[in-house]
Amino acid sequence: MIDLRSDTITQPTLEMRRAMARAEVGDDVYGEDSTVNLLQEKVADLLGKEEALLVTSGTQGNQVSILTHCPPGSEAIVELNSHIFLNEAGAAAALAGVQLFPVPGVRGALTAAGIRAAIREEEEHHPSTSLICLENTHNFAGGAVIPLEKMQEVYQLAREQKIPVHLDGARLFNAVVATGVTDGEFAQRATTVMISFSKGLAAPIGSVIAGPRDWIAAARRWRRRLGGGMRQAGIIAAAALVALDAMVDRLVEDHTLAKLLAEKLAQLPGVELDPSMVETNMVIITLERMPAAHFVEEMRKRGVLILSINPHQVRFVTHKDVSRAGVEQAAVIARQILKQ
Ligand code: TLP
Repeated sequence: MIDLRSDTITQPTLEMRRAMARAEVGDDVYGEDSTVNLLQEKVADLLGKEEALLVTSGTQGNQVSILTHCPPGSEAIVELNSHIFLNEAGAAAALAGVQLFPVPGVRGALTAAGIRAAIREEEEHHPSTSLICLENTHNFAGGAVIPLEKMQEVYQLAREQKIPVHLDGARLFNAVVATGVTDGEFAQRATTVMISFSKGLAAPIGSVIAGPRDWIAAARRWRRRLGGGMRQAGIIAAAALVALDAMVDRLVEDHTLAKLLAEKLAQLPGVELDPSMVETNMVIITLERMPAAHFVEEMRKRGVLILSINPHQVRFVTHKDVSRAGVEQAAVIARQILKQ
């Protein structure tokens, strides 16, 4: 099978498995796991934040962040196609009692004007706006990079309005590699940041949230309430440390393969795609003549796994466990299906 469903399917490397086996560990609920502490310090440093906290997943990181920033009954502004809005199983409502205000962006990027219109006036009838969420890279905008200037524009407005900004940076490293902008530069345009090691960086588990010291202390309590207080979690942190050191630069290879795939798919009949829009490791195509679910099934029968993200669009994701030959083969199979 050529598996292009997600970069989350990547297998941990041998170096990760070795680091996990050797990791020095302790009880992290007591703050005594030196490997977790090292990872948290490294991430805080990288992102230019006071402190950081290991969480089990990107979803837990985003939700702990919402719980920590937002009182129940308040409102968080999110992008219309953001992961927090579409793919976290309604957690903000179910767990935090937070109402999400989805605002459409341009290729995933919220504008200051769009946000300004969504911020509530302080008035008894309204929920109060307690958070603005950004996502970089933006998953359902096809892995689009949110340019630093766009983030700056939003952050400036948010500061004027005294509203914190949370960055879902599940794939922030893809944005870094694609642009040359540093993690710190992106992170400076947000109050708190979540990054993941379990996507293209191939670690088996783990995300980290970073932000101000007192905020992280409150987030620790929310993580505990959600059952995310882990014990000898250095086993997980060890793989994440390898991901940080050894797996970031190679993301460029995933981007090259996505570009190659996009150029091939764009030539196929009934496919709408502008390959110049593919900036990182994702390719989303719109199918004009076939339901997405049918296309996914036909691809699967011929050995290629992809995801349908809505009735008309499918997503291909490149990652370290797919080769150039695999990507070329996937394009050949897509051609066979679409030419029938
Ligand atoms: N995204 C997954 C699916 O849930 C769609 C994927 O295959 O892309 N933020 C963003 C931007 C994400 O893309 C994801 C995972 C998460 C958060 C959640 O991370 P996990 O899966 O670790 O909870």
